[in-house]
Amino acid sequence: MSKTTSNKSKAGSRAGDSARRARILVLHGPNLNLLGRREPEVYGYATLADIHAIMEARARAAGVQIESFQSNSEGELIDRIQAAAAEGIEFIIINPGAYSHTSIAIPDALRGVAIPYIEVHISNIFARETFRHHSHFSASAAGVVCGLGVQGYELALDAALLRISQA
Ligand code: CA2
Repeated sequence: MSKTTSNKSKAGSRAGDSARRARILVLHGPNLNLLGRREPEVYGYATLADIHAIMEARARAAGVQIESFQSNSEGELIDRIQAAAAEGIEFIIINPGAYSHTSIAIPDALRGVAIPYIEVHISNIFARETFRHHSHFSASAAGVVCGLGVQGYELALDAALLRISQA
């Protein structure tokens, strides 16, 4: 699966029902479409679909719509972030993958739309190669979750839901 949406078509079919529009966007960077299928010793056995299902159930219980998007392309991730601003997305959860360590343009886009975001890493990037120790996303993030496996996405979602409820 390269792209995942949650209730997007349902939301689209109910014109004017703004309560049904996604309010949280989950972004997955390059190669994360391989989750669960390669390198399980590093990234575990859960697939992106599994992660989305867990997050969607949790968000639905809180009455919040969530949408997930994965791309291997820096430009597509930037386009999705820019579209999120026009859609009224209130919070972004992002695992930028290897772009964490290389991209200036994606964190620029996040700062540009001024949507708060939490950065998630499945693995403990500080226990890996030195080039993974720095992320260009962290300084502007509302928070960073790292090294807790796919549970990190759930923790990030809980924090996002709390912040949305307090806004
Ligand atoms: O730990 C993470 O979540 C990372 O963001 C994952 C990136 C890596 O470049 C970062 O340093 C840390 C790699 C994502 C690649 O995902 C794969 C999943 C399964 C098999 C191969 C790659």
